[in-house]
Amino acid sequence: MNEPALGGMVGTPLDRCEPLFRKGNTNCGGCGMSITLQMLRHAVGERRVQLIIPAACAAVAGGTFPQATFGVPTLMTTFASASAAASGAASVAALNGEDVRVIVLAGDGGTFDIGFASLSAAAERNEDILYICYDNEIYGNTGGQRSSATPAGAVTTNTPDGKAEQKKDILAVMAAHRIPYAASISLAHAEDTHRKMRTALDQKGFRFLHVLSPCPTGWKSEPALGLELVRLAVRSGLFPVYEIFDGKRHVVNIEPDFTDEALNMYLSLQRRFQKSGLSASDLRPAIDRYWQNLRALSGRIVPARRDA
Ligand SMILES: Cc1ncc(C[n+]2csc(CCOP(=O)(O)OP(=O)(O)O)c2C)c(N)n1
Ligand code: SF4
Repeated sequence: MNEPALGGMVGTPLDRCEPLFRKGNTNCGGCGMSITLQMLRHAVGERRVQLIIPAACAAVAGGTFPQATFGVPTLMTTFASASAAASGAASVAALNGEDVRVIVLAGDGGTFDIGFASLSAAAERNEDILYICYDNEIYGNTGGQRSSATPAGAVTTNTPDGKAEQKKDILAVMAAHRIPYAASISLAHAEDTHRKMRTALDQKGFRFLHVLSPCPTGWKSEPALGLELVRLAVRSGLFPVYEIFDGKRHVVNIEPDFTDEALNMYLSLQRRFQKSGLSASDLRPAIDRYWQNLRALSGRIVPARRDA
């Protein structure tokens, strides 16, 4: 199990792992959910896993039988029942004495909005589930409508002038359930992603991972730039990368440089922000407020911004 692989990270060589997501899937090029599944595959190693996927791009990505591209037992559910089905699957595995990790893979619409009631209920019961939300900030599978994860200013098919409301703070919401582990994930930081996936896989109880998932189709960006966009979101402070233990202990994993240059670059590389004409100065007050709160929670003082 402990052999170096993939950029020097400790893990199982990929050729010995059961594939999670095979070639022939229907995802767009540059899709962050595909990258999430490849990273997850590496973190899973030789563990037995079962996937539960509600309606989403992920639900259709596998294709149809017998060409299904998911390489592990996978159950597709309605939005509302994903966390309930996962609770059942985890209970059956426990009753049978099976060592199986039950993983929900859901988009932001299925997490922040439509599946939220059963997600909250499963978190409150501390079910033995790993819940991964790949957040592309829209309802991708139905053409790109706004969700409560869509950031202010982004054009979607039903916010043609740019969304007015701010993105919901899902990690704070999950922390309020006092679950054992919650973390945000930057796919541009592979080692941090790998470590958190393994931590979450091996922990008991309800674990929640929030992945910022580039979506070239919805973000109106170049497919090859997905990871660069995530890197810019992290650098600028727009997407804080941290983990929360038992809803209480907050640990910041990656320090941003808080530069307006990174923020402006992030905005200008995506045509979804073009119409609203957002710039760094529009977003900076909300980012500063978020970080002030996060510093207070993690017991760190607020550093001065580089170009402030
Ligand atoms: C109750 C219900 N409402 C609407 C739909 C239609 N629908 C299917 S997939 C989808 C979008 C899901 O968005 P998200 O969860 O963000 O995942 P993504 O498609 O972006 O991967 C919607 C609205 C549905 N299947 N069930
Ligand atoms: S629409 Fe977005 S999330 Fe869906 S498959 Fe395409 S890139 Fe991925």
